[in-house]
Amino acid sequence: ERSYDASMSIPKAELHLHIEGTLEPELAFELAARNGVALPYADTGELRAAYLFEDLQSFLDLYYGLMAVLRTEEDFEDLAEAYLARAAAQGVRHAEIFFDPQAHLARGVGIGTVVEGLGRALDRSESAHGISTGLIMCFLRDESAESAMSTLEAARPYLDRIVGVGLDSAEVGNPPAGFREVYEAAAALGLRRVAHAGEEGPPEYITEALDVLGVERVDHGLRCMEDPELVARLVRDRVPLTLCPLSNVRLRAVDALEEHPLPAMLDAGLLCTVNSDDPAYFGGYAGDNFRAVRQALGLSPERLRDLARNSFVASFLEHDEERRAR
Ligand code: ES4
Ligand code: ZN
Repeated sequence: ERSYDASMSIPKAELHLHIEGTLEPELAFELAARNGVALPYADTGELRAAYLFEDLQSFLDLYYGLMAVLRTEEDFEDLAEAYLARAAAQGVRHAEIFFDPQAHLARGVGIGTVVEGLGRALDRSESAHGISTGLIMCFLRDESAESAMSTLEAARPYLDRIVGVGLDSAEVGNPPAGFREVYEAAAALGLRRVAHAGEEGPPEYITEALDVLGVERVDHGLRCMEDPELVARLVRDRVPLTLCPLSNVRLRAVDALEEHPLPAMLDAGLLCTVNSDDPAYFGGYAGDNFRAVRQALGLSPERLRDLARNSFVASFLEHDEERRAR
């Protein structure tokens, strides 16, 4: 079959992307050498061979471990620059980028180093890559609400660079409600709110993220399909879901890409978007995810176009910016 595939070229926004999850093995070894950090892998091949995950936790263990190579502003600049170049080549025109300040602070790397470093690459992204950007600071849900609150405090000097807050890391057993106060404080500071929910966790976590945290977009949200009333609410309120199909396969949230519920979710009227999550670990960037679902699920060109349009609608761009970006 040799029909034209617009997966790569179609202009798209990426709304679910962890910048630390764009750390490719080659750059990891380069930064390890630059910073005198020893990695427990002989070479990039051995590292890549370790990317066989059982579930979210087995991925997170490797993800947090490899962050040891990220130490200076220059490291974060190089990381973001590499992502933006790859994203541009896959049709990304706008990116709302997650970062995990607590994971770096735990290693003695302050939030200023992270934000200023990423910012160096983001500041030239429109001119260098044609990609507008925003940063979303994520709280680690397997850390305390107090830690999240002090992270929000530490971010105060950098809020002009940060569009919103998110909630990530190990989901099951760490429901959203514990973070009510920090989300209230974030809203009072004018920050937009999203949260991972319904990736491994039950549909109740999605409802809680909406009701207690006031999120305006749900990251993953896959398991909403188990609760028809929740689906009806998400459709009625046009709550966007940032799906990550290749991630779902690698972390075994779905058995196979061919069985991904994306078509059923679109049929239900949900505002779905397709994103890469942690592309260095899960086998592809935004365009790769578009291509993979198109091929595995037989999506029509119209559906591909809908997904691309949804990504701008679901973004935090203002209407005039949105039109320019797509
Ligand atoms: C993540 Cl896929 C996923 N889920 C939750 N937390 C994360 N952090 C980075 N990737
Ligand atoms: Zn994620």
